[in-house]
Amino acid sequence: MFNKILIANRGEIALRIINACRELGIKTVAVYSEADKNSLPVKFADECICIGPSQSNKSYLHIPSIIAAAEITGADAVHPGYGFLAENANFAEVCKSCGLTFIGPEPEHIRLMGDKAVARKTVMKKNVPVVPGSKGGVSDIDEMKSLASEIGYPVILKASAGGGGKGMRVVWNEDELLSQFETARTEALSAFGNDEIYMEKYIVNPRHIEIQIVADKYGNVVYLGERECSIQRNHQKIIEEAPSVALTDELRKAMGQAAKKVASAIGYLGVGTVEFLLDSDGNFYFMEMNTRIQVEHTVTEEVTGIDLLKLQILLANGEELNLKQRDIKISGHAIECRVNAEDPKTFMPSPGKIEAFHPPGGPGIRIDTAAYAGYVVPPFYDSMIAKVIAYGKDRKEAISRMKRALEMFLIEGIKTNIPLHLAILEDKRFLEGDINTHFMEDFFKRNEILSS
Ligand code: MV4
Repeated sequence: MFNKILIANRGEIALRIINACRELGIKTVAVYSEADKNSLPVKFADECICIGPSQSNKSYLHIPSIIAAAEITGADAVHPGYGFLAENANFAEVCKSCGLTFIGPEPEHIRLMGDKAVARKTVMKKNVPVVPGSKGGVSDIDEMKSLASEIGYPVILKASAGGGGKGMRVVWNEDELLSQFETARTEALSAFGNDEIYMEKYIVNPRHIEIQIVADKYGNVVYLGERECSIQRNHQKIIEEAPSVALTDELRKAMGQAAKKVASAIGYLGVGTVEFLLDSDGNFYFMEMNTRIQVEHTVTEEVTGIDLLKLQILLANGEELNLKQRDIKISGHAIECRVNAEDPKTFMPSPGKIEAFHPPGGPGIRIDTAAYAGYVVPPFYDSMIAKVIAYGKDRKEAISRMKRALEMFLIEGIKTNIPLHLAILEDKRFLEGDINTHFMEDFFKRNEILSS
């Protein structure tokens, strides 16, 4: 087993990794920026090293400093968490060449899934359903016109190097095609330094459903059910839950097997997530694969009883998966609300000093956070300061626990989006489970009407 893991991340996920390492008897090294010197990961890790100034580019994204910290402390593995360098194939490669185990899949698999057009082509070859569209990149306008009329408008143009919603353009008719293509290409080039674009049929009002998979180096792959992630704004998820009310056991199995096929096809290692779009007729389509531990892994942990962080570390160490598909039982219901330091009306970040902080507890409530009373939320990073995870025997109980937990989550000194969460938890369509990727836009329209 690893002796010492360096955590190349900050905030709640750095603490979550420390939890897992402590339970496994592995020592930890926290790296931190100047803005994070008073953070809990720094306090609770066995060792810590400052890797640079506050800006991410000079600290959490600065590969030479992180590698130097690993060498100085004698760490034998690096956990990247999510965000920052978690899906940077080059970083995974550098770790490897320095004799450090990168806790994640092979660099080639990060790279493959990072190119969304290549991922699409790879998955298509394995007979996993993908949205009708181009085989790879598109560039010739006449070819694009004939493909678009073949699959039918609307179509969506996406950046091959993108993902997570950046650089996407919906095209409603042929007249818009050329101008939208030019815009998409320009945006892709400036955002990713790569202007390749591919085309898909645009699915109207889909659900975003993702399947958690785990894989060992001996070719064993198991799926751990789904997460419903449709409630998002500007491609930032707000609430996730497991299981999804939209899936029958039959559909769950079909999507699980499709996700498993993706992982098996490439010899994937560790934890991963296969994202699908589910249309209103119950058809699902592969969209992307995330090669990291995700923010919302918690809801899967709650309904399966599996500690995904510990499992991820064991799998990276080359251990055999101690689970069979038939061992996986989804029981009860879990919901995660992401608590952000932001104005609930304008969504502007609200960094600053937390004057009072009392997280709720009690049956079925889990809080993953690195915040505390007196902590100063820095302005340099993501605004998420806590995840509230409610578990119940069913969705109704999970929702009622979430409500009372959020009502009693005392945070003073900064603004948070807790009022927004409470409003969503009262929303009729949310309560009915009638959600899709446009839920938040519709929610704001409904509430505009109500408040005017
Ligand atoms: C789509 C789509 C509809 N049809 N692709 C947004 C994030 C990126 N991963 C892909 N996204 C979408 N791709 C086709 N062919 C709708 C979205 C989409 C979306 C997907 C998941 C969660 C939220 C979303 C919000 C708007 C659009």
